[in-house]
Amino acid sequence: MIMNTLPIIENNIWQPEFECMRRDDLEALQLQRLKKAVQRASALPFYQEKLPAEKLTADSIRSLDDLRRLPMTTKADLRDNYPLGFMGVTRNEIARYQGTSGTTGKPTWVAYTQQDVVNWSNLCARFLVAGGLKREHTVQLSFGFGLFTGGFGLHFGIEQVGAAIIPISSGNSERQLMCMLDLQPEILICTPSYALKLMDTLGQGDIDRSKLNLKHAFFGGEPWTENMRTRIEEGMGIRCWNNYGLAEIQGPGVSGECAYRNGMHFQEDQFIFEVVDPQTLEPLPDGERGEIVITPLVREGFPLLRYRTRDIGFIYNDGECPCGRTSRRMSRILGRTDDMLIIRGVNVFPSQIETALLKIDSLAPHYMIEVSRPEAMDEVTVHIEMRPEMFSDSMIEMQNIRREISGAIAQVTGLHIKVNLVSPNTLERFEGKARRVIDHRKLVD
Ligand code: DLL
Repeated sequence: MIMNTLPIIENNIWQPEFECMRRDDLEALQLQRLKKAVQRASALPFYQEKLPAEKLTADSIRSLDDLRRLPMTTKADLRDNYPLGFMGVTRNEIARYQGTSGTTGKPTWVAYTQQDVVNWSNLCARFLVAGGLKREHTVQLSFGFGLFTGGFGLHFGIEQVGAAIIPISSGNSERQLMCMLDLQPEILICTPSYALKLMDTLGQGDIDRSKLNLKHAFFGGEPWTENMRTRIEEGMGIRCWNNYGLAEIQGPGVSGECAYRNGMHFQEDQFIFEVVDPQTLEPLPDGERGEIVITPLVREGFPLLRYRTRDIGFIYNDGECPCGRTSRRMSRILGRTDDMLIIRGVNVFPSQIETALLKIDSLAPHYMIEVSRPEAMDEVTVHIEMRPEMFSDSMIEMQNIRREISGAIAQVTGLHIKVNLVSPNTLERFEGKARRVIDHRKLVD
């Protein structure tokens, strides 16, 4: 990656005392906090079984390398200890419960002490300020409020900064646009797929874009690509920033982009990040893609050691960011270990397909990937909408576009797949996280 030399916006820092620490001071703080984290975890029955087997105590952690001796924790471990087997304090010390947005079965409950909530708000404030939020701004917060960590997590972060919040939650796009027109927020926060839906509604309705005051957006909660960023920025005339997090670790605020937008800064004073090979679990060098594993260092309500996120990314190895933060930066999420499609033996991530599709100008950013196995062979069909102005009755033109799309996908995945061009506005739109893959094989296996 080529390091940007100019910031895209003013370069502001919320907690420079942590975000810009000298690396050796930061590592000393991490070590001190890691010992405390091990001590907290050792009070939980799950770790009580694992830690003594390796003769691990807070005192035996002497350097950050000792982290690798600690046991990993998986989503299955959380499920096996449902509902609150990982709660690190007594019930009366808990200030908040949130949950993960699992699509099947019960949610994973996560618990926060009052101090966890304060820390979390500051971590959200960090990436919001890094991406341009100021006290004088008004923010339209279009994440669902409820168990999903997006709504309340960001709400408290914005409050820390002192900006005005419109807690409109997700859904009802016409009302969202009316609110943008009447209250003139400069900032929008939601999932990138909800931004697409708002962009559509804006295009179809009679609100004039030039009457809105929207300048920036913070998107997170689901994978999106650089090409998707370009589409939304051009379509809505705004700048978009990426931020990442997951409920098990806290929620939003685990990492986010700064004014230079060259990767998402990890909040390393509060978490230790590793990238490991998902098969062997061996650590990978910076620059190599693998599964992100996170150890929260100060979390009281829900202490976890080496949580396997199942998210795939890598850590940049191009030196420190010119913004002044000393933390390492992570790439976009490139896929999830459980989202990876194995098509005729080839590993494919939906994000690769998105990248190929959105390079083609005549296509709208709405697509669906359908996988089936009608006989012994896997078949993939990509359904994609055309831009209304490009939709044509000419069979030849449509045939050429289909050819262009399958060529672009074959180039990134090596696979030849079917392309179904659909009319504008026919595929499902999403208010929260998008579901872009239907895998019929999983339904029958
Ligand atoms: O989605 C937390 C969040 C809310 C982050 C709002 C950012 C903004 P969960 O519902 O537990 O928590 O889902 C976490 O979503 O493991 C990733 O797979 C995915 N994810 C979150 N942010 C991003 C992102 C919230 N920026 C899961 N890019 C994570 C790609 C993301 N994937």
